[in-house]
Amino acid sequence: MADKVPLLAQSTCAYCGVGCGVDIQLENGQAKAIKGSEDHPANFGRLCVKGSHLLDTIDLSGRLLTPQIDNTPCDWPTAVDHVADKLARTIEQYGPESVAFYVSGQLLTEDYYVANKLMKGYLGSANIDTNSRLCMSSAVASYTMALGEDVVPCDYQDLEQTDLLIMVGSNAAWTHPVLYQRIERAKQLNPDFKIVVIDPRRTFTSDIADHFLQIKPGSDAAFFNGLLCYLANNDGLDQQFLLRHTDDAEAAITAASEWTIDKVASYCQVPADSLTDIYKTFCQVDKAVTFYSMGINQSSSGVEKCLAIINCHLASGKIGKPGSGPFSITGQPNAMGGREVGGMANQLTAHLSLTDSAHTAAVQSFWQSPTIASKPGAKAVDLFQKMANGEIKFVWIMATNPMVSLPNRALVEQALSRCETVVVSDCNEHTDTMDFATVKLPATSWLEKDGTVTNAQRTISRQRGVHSPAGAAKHDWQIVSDVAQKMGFSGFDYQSPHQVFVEYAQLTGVAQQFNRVLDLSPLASLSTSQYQTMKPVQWPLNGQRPFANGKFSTSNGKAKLFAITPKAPVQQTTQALPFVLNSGRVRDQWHTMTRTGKADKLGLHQTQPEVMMHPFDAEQKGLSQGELVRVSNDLGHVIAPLNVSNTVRVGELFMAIHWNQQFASHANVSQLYQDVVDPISGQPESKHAPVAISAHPFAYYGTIQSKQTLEVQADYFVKSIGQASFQTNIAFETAPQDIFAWCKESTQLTGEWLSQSSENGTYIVCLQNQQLVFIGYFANAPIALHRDWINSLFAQNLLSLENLHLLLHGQISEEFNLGRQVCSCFNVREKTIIEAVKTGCNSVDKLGEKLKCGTNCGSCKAELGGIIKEHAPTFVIKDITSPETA
Ligand SMILES: Nc1nc2c(c(=O)[nH]1)N[C@H]1C(S)=C(S)[C@@H](COP(=O)(O)OP(=O)(O)OC[C@H]3O[C@@H](n4cnc5c(=O)[nH]c(N)nc54)[C@H](O)[C@@H]3O)O[C@H]1N2
Ligand SMILES: Nc1nc2c(c(=O)[nH]1)N[C@H]1C(S)=C(S)[C@@H](COP(=O)(O)OP(=O)(O)OC[C@H]3O[C@@H](n4cnc5c(=O)[nH]c(N)nc54)[C@H](O)[C@@H]3O)O[C@H]1N2
Ligand code: SF4
Ligand SMILES: [Mo]
Repeated sequence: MADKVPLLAQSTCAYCGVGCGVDIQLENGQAKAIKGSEDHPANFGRLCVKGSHLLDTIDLSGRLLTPQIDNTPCDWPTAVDHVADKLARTIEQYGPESVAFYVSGQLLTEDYYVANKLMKGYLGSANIDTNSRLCMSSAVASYTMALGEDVVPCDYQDLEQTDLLIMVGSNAAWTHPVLYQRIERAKQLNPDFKIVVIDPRRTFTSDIADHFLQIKPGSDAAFFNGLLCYLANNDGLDQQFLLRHTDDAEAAITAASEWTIDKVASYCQVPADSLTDIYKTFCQVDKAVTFYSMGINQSSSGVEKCLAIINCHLASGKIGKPGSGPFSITGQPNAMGGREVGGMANQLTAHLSLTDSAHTAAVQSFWQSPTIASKPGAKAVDLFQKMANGEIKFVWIMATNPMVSLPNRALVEQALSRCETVVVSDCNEHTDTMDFATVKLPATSWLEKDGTVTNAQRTISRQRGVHSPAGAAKHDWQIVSDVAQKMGFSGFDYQSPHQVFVEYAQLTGVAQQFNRVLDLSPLASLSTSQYQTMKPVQWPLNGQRPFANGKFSTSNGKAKLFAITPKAPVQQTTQALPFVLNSGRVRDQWHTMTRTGKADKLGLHQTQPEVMMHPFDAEQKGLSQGELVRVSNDLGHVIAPLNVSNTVRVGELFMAIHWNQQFASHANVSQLYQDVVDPISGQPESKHAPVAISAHPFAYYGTIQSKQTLEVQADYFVKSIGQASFQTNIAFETAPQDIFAWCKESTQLTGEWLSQSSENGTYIVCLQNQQLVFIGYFANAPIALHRDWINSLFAQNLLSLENLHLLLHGQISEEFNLGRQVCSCFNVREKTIIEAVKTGCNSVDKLGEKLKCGTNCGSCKAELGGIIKEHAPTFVIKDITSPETA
């Protein structure tokens, strides 16, 4: 420990793969304020809305603070003993394939490395898989097949330096906001920079596109086959590059040759003239990047889609040079680190192969381990199937919430119920998965954790432990090491993440005998203090661009093209299930909401889950905006309010993945996807499920806002958190006989209860010492309270008689009638913005000057642009003259 208490700590954002650096201001060792690190190469000072609100998510509410066995708290030695014993006994009785770890791209590299080492080198199985299987395993498989190694051959600057950017299956405006802002700025500085966005949904990302293709879902491989065909027919091939540096181009080009523009246009349901224009641009420009994400990867033919993209870059020689390449963007903060240490069931550490005996021998001898896995283990979906059928009897889940995120929740539930030992390491006491744990282990959380993460452009940054661990929480690498040592294994007596890191870095040096691009061996000599103060560093450490010399990581040094036949999604619609269900992310929530769900400001952008449907379909089905609908298939159903929107295609629905069962009774969308996976990568087809939709009327509806969070019994609920109160929307299949009595009984609140009924419904209020602690509004139809106004009343110590009167009569005070919050940083609302637009603020900059909106994290800028488009008196697209907009 230093003598002087530092005033500033530098760390990395806990969320997405952009990997922004954050500067944390400290007061007495406690985090007080956060801002983007000016000198971090990912963000140069910027942060998006999630990053800006990180400090709102670190309080101890909901944290798991002690280990528990069968829901009974215990001390660490007891818990470690128990886990070690269960592991050893299960292996003794049923063999090493009967145990499994299911880990996460949200672990730090050090955690990930140790968990892998234990499973693959000591337990002797490769049954360790990760949630990255659901995320980018198709990208990994395709890079390995085509380039010989899982190396993302691009970096963020390429996105700024390219002539043509094709963003496909990515909603980066919401999912990689800081990168999106960098792209937006590059476009403003260089109007010749062309951007294409391909997505079945019109998203905010498409706002910067020169061409937006609202593609038929699942048809992307045809688009890229069409591009390859065009390149071949229009002198777009780099013949020299193909000859010198690739194999099998001919087969790929032949397979693509039938994909004429007309055929692609009709298969993908996009305009032929747009295709001609895009293909021609790709052909003519020097530099092009294809930037792809879950709309490509989460598919039963995701590997082939990725290969179809890589084919085009190899064929045109647009790879291994600035501003060019197939850029798979990673989602999680350390998805890349996981790939480096071989976090998946079919990988070995340091980009080596499980099925190459020279590789496994090198790793085993480095580890001096008793054994080494020599065949791939079970991939995520497989792993849960094996738990469900009894083959896997011990599972250790770390830093992921499979009950919410895996497809086919019923199967996951069956698996976790049947599995004899379910160990879950998590920061939170209650998650949908925790409920199935026989052993709960408290893990440290962001700001407590200490180690490294690798972002989407291969930059390794430090996440620094600023706060001491909450309660008895331990670091994931420590917990795994403790168990390994208890099992009698040497090689796990790490005292710090630094020791783990240098060992791993050394191993990447050993792997150099197999010519890997990944080589961190120069970092193996870092001293403890050098590791403590380590600055972001990108690999290859020699500063060279991967594959710049045209030499790939395959055995003959040549990249490989693949013949691709586009395949339709496996989960097809039927007469009974006529709609395609698409799923993805919203701007201000992260995954299963265990973290972002705590931040009131992040809840304001979208307060409830919703089902998006095209107006044509809504009319056909007689469904209207805001009404509760049921979306169902053989696997289950969800219920959520309908959002009628022409951003989705006719025949398609969209729902966000975030709301878990702590927040909503019926919103877990992943359950509606079958466990259909890509045959090579094992990645689930999580964007394309057939469903039916119908109205789901309840007999009685209520909206409650309360000072404390409440557990009320209702047939449907959605909870959200406000600045001074909690909101719960509920509904009943049968109305309670006496709603006033129901409120008192189910809340157990004592105080002054008041009620006022009219033909529109009943308002019920509870005051304690004249302070508002509860308000409920109940009626026969779905209803809303003005949450922000009521929030403001909860924040007051005394409720005035005037406001009480307004409350009981369902009225609100004038100033609060300002619409949805668009800018979460400065609390700027929609109506205020529309007003400003109408009175002359016709650019995002001008709005920023007047209202400050969009001037902090910038996440709302795309939406501000949308409001301007819709409401500006004269049609102004965007102020592209000002450099300040970034
Ligand atoms: N706010 C926020 N940001 C996040 C996350 C988060 O939870 N919240 N999670 C992070 C993680 S782990 C990940 S993996 C990334 C994901 O980042 P993205 O992949 O950008 O996010 P998604 O919303 O899952 O899906 C992207 C788009 O794919 C489209 N799509 C669906 N089917 C198809 C198709 O057949 N073809 C094409 N071309 N597009 C299709 C969807 O309509 C959607 O708009 O986001 C990261 N960033
Ligand atoms: N239908 C559908 N399904 C999807 C997707 C989709 O687009 N559509 N997207 C998929 C994708 S890309 C992803 S990445 C997954 C994400 O899905 P998950 O990984 O299941 O989601 P998270 O909410 O991030 O879960 C992380 C858990 O780890 C805990 N945690 C956080 N930090 C730590 C830590 O340091 N240590 C420990 N031990 N625990 C920690 C959190 O409290 C939380 O419970 O969902 C996938 N599922
Ligand atoms: S873009 Fe946002 S969520 Fe992603 S790392 Fe940066 S601040 Fe965090
Ligand atoms: Mo992901």
